[in-house]
Amino acid sequence: MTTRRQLLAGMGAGALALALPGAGWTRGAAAGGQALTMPPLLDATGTGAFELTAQAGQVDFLGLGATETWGYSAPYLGPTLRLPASGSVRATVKNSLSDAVTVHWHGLIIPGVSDGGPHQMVAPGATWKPVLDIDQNPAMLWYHSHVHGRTASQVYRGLAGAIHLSDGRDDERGLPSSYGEDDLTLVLQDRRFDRRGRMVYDPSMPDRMMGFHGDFMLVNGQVGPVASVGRGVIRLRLLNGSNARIYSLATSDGRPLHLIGTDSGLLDVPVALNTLVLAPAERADVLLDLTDGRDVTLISGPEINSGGMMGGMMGGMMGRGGGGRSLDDLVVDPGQSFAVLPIRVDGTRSTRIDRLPDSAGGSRPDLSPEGAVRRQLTLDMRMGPAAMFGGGRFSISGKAFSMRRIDQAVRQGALEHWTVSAPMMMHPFHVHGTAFQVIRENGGPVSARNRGWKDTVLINGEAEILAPFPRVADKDNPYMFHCHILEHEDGGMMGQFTVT
Ligand SMILES: [Cu+2]
Repeated sequence: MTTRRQLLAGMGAGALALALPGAGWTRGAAAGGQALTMPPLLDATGTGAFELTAQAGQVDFLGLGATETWGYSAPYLGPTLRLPASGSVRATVKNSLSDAVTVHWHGLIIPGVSDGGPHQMVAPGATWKPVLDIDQNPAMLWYHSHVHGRTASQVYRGLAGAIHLSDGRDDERGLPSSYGEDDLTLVLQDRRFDRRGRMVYDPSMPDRMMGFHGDFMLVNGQVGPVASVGRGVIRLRLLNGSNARIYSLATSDGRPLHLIGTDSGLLDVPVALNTLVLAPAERADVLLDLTDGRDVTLISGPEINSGGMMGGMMGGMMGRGGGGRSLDDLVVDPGQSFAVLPIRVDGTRSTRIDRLPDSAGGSRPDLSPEGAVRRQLTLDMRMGPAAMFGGGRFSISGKAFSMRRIDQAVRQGALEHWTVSAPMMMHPFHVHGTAFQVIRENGGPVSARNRGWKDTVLINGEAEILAPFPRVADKDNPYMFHCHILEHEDGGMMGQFTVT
């Protein structure tokens, strides 16, 4: 008897690889099935310098015709930057586009002046040369444009890429580290296309409220690719680079995802998860045990933040109200899921790691809240006619973002204790200039996936974080805190703060 699971596992890059639940999927536009490629690796650990150029390009994603895209030194997306976890790196950012852009180093704990937020604009034709003075844990970070009001459309067109912060010690840790071989970097995005293969970004009112979702799954800018790996333990470095979609990741045959690292560093020991929830901007470092030699498909359940616009809103208003349901117990039904990435095991290829390590070689944060400065933040949305006719649909603690207003002043070196609540729906909350610890969710214990170092946390009701701020951000170059559903961020769910 063939079960649904076996069917899914065996389907590879079939139709299911493309069809997200929702409208708009055009039959016959299935480009899928080609081999997964990695973004080119740009290794600056030896040279201490690298260059990126924001540029326009054309990509034929579906085999239906080319579409206009943007990228950093590439037609779409940008190279994976390998940077030292400790050291000084000279970056050169050129802008050959006709729009101003920025490059925000998401997760780098560096001074505000080199952070690449909305105040560090790179005008058309201009060059920006920040020095990245890095000293933090090895982790996968990322970079993307961060222009106020235009982040959503610019990132959607392709202005994003991955960063590997490396200390060169993954061999000692027994972790897979051969780029593209047993160590796969996977940028997960969803996109919409029209019937001529043109990428579409035209958010309607519901899209702005719930965040813009696509009908096609892209991994590293490819539609429906298939990964081929050797038999052994492989590493998936997952980045949710989508504007709004929250993935509920699992495997087609139920084998666990072994979480070894979160946004800002490696864990102490691997944590086996049946389902891994990954919100926009979050990263997860995961091991997959393929020593049995069987193919498997990385799958995702449907969006958990909407379930149909009103369902999501009503669910948010009625079901949560400050007391969110834990997502640790979320079960992904393969019959209701879509394929993110089929993974084929090629027994003829050798692998380096053939058993799961006992240790992940990192550490769990263990900060004490004693003496920390307390702040309360509320991620606000206004619904209905008030939202349509008044300004300020999105705000934090009642204030929509303004480039000219500093919302918080933090003392350099201070530990901050922030309580962040999201009464209407879930919002991924990102803070610049820090790696933080989640210490409580809805007054109780922290979800398994949130127990490592983080820079973005999905607020499902309420969460409390402890955040150290070691670097300076003055009033002309403040840090941001914001929702990483990009339509919400652009709509005003963002604030700025100084560290002095
Ligand atoms: Cu949001």
